[in-house]
Amino acid sequence: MRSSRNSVAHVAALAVGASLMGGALAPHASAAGPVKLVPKAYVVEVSFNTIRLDGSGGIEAYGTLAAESWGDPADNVKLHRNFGGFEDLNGVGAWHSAGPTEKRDMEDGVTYRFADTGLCNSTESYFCSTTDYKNNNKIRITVKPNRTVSALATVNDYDLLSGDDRACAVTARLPWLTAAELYDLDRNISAGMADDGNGSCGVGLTIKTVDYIY
Ligand SMILES: [Ca+2]
Ligand SMILES: [Ca+2]
Repeated sequence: MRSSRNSVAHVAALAVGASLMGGALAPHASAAGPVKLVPKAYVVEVSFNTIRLDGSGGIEAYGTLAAESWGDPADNVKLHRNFGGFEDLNGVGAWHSAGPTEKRDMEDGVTYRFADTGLCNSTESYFCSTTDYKNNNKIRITVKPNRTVSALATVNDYDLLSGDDRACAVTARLPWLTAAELYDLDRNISAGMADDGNGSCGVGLTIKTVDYIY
């Protein structure tokens, strides 16, 4: 009995709240018609989807992915996902199962999905400020109109007896984006690096607006 009385009171309170909200919102739906709000900024998601190496001979990989709102240094934001630890050799694991500080074993001609390996979050290249986890291959940044978006991926090959080699370094930077272009931004990009003596690579990305800031 008590719970049913409480739920009636709760429903009544919700109804009052709803009608107050309706009253507060009413002026927007005036005779002049609804106000069309223009976002101040856009939440853009950079998804690092795939990477493939060719001609590397196979590597012990560590790397960094980054997305940047770019255009005005005063409000540039750059966020990273990192994997494979840093210079120390902490062993090598498979792409799907490597521990946080292990290098990733990568072979030529295989398309690897960034969602399938552990990535950590950071505001810096290579250093982690969180633990690493799978399905962490999307970075969201806030982008104002007339700015643009840069996405960068760098993967290195750890070498015990010589300097580490750069296995992949690509940058995808969109042209300057107007508010209208940002509103429904949704692009698939293939960013490639030609063979620089350590092999070539291709990275598949999606850059997409997922929310609006008013
Ligand atoms: Ca190596
Ligand atoms: Ca080397």
